[in-house]
Amino acid sequence: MRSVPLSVRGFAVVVGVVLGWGLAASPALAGTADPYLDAIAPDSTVVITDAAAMLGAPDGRYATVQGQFGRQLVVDLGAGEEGVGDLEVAYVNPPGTLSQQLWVDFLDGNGRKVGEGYLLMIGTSARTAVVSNSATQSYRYLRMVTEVRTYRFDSMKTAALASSMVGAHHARP
Ligand SMILES: [Ca+2]
Repeated sequence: MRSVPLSVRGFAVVVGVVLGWGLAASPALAGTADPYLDAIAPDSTVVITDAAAMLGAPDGRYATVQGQFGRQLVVDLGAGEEGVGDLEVAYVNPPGTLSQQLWVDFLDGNGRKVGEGYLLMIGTSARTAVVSNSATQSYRYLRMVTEVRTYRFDSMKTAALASSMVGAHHARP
């Protein structure tokens, strides 16, 4: 008999905590902006299976990109969610593939190239690779020209959001 009221009370506490978080988080929601991919860009010309699996934070679900000679994968961080600096890519190579690579072009909101880097994917287990990008300009899109290979991505993440960096500058004296 006693366990019922207790669990009800527990539920109320959980709801209270969740509501409290929601309120506390809402001022920061000016950045619902996240550093992960929002979409596959319309310019993308490769076939992608489970494309949504490479959007958002890493979750162990993978999109499979079927590369083709000269065809490109183009992905979008989102409007107002431009990134700066390196790119982190969570991937797993297809079975039997020890290593593969892609050149990554960093593009601004107008599709203009503002930087480039090299994505090296090694090993047969799930890993994260960092694509170095020393350019200081912000980027919205990432473009990779594929080969006749299969690539599997969990997520891609920019090192820093351009918008949050503006905020950081303001915060400092
Ligand atoms: Ca994923």
